[in-house]
Amino acid sequence: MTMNNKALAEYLVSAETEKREVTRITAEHPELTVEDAYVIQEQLVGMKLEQGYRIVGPKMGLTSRAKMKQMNVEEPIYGYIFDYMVEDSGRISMSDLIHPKVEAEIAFIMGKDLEGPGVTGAQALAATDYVIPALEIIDSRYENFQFTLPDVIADNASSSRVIFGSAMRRPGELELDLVGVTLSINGQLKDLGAGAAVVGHPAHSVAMLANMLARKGLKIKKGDIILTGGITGAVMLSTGDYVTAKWDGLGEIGFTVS
Ligand code: 0L1
Ligand code: MG
Repeated sequence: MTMNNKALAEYLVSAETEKREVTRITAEHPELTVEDAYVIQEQLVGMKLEQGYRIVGPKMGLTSRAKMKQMNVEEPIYGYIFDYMVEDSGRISMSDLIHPKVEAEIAFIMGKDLEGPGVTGAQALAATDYVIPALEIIDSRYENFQFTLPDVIADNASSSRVIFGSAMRRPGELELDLVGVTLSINGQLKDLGAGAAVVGHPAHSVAMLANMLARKGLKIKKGDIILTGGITGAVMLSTGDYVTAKWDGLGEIGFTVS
């Protein structure tokens, strides 16, 4: 069966807009490759830009050893966070989402452009103005959060919402691989981790992102805010949950699910 990349991107955008889960693309197109999937993602990003949304920054996904093993991959994936995804009301609404999960991350605010190939973690740190805490809400558009690698890439790496914390630190002020994080729901600890869970060091994730974007002739831009990947696992959310996360040296974030 021939693939129409634009129609597949529209399929995923309408699933997000209509807040309904859909059958994974590879059920009908088992031949879909990672390269095809990034082309569909580009179409999806283009549609959102045409709708008037603005890119906050690219994000990295599947950066933990556990998620890479689960998906049987050796390289993380990337997607994009848009302005409409940034939630600052201290609340997310279940009626806007499908089956959300939350994960705790460290975000980088870029002070300079960063262009691969060959970018190192040290260069990524040198190009960063600040690091801030972030809770990412991922919400796969696929039934039961089940997908293959090409499916999730096409689906903009499950991007859905993000809540940034107010603490800002210069990257050199913290040992980012040692920054500890706890994630609790309704006062119960659900998961914890350290920055090293993100490909060894969150700055490596930014460097890898720059090098992956370079394959497409793209770069990280000054002003981009980059989600580097989950330090904790992703935890399912339900209506009524109160989520709190604490970062060592980067404060805390709390929000309610209504
Ligand atoms: O941000 C992420 O790590 C999500 C990547 C996609 C995989 C998933 O939805 O769990
Ligand atoms: Mg994430």
